[in-house]
Amino acid sequence: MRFLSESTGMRIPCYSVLDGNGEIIVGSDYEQLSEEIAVKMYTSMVTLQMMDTIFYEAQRQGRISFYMTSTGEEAISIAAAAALTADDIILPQYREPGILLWRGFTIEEFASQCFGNKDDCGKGRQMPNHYGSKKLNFVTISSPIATQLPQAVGVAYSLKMDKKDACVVTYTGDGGTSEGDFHAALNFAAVTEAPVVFICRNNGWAISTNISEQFRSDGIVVRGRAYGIRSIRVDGNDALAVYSAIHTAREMAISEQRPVLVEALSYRVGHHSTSDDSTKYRSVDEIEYWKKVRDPVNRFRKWVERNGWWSEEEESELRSSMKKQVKVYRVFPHDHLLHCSTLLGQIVYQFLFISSRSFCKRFKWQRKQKNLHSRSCSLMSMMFHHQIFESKRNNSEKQSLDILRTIPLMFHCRISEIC
Ligand SMILES: Cc1ncc(C[n+]2csc(CCOP(=O)(O)OP(=O)(O)O)c2C)c(N)n1
Ligand SMILES: [Mg+2]
Repeated sequence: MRFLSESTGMRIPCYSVLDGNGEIIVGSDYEQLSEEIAVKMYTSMVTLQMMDTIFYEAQRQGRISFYMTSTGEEAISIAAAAALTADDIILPQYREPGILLWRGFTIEEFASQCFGNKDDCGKGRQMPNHYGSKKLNFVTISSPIATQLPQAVGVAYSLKMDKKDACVVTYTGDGGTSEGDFHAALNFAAVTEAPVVFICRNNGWAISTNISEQFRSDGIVVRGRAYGIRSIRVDGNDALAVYSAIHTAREMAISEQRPVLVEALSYRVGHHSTSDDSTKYRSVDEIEYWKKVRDPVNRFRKWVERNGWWSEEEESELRSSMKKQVKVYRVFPHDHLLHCSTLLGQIVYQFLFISSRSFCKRFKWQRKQKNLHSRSCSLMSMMFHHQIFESKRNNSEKQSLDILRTIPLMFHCRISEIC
């Protein structure tokens, strides 16, 4: 009788191409990148960083209710997007706006979605950050973790039946792998031989839960073998390694009609979302180390510069033109042309807020008032896209005025947007 040991005692190696200094590791096997693609990858990563800064600030100013940054994980979305074709269908988690950016979603479109204004392609029906684009084959983000994974297998199976020259790429975080949906999806993909690439961004944290409390296996990559799926562990902060791994995974998924699992190791440098303060559960030194020493954007820049494809002048030109482009979101009143669904959300929220407040006041329930208030907030944030309550929750009169002011603007919406 021989029980299998819980561990082989050896960690699965991590595939990387660039060292910390942006130099190719001797003997690495990787996909060649053209100058055009490499420069587009670098500039997209910088754009994503700047967009994150602006929208994070917009949330802090109370102009949007919620935001999630990709800081530290820019390479996982952008380098993967570069290795795919526009026909490949993406079912994201929520920290992959880089793919949309790569595919041509404009900063204006990101802003419209976050503000829930009349140009929001989600028609004000989603929370901020929950992007989607039919045109760009990017399935709308849904909040419940991991639900996208079994759905992705279904989509991939339909591509298989239609004999399409495309695959599905779906993302999950390390936390998402603790959901039953992750396991169902892997097994479902293996037995149906669906052309789907699962990318797990293992960034060390699921909100405040560290991976040491999340699983006892050697990360996520070993789960692939358990389900009969080919898999690889890659350095998610090495854009060249991510590009090469996804390029090869895509080819395998399509030509061999099989699923592939990619575990990309990284670190969530930002807070989980604007509702979180990560310094309450991890050290500032740890965050600073990943931000300064392990930044994927800087690392890739060094390689692009070494090839003579990028210079200091181009860098300052890019940053100042980006600053001009995104500056408009600091001053432009995107929040004044709200979509009617957004507006409706605010009105219902306002009603709940005022009625709970007067109810509690009447019975002198000060603590309950706080409770009821926060419940109505979370209920509304799940149901509607409403951006001003966070900042103005203690100033309901001002908020009512804001809402009244936006009612005439509601008529900017076309009838088709209302339906
Ligand atoms: C089914 C479900 N459970 C819990 C949550 C709350 N929640 C939102 S994000 C998150 C953590 C996810 O962590 P991870 O998958 O590692 O992604 P990361 O934020 O690190 O990118 C949790 C628990 C949810 N949205 N859905
Ligand atoms: Mg995580």
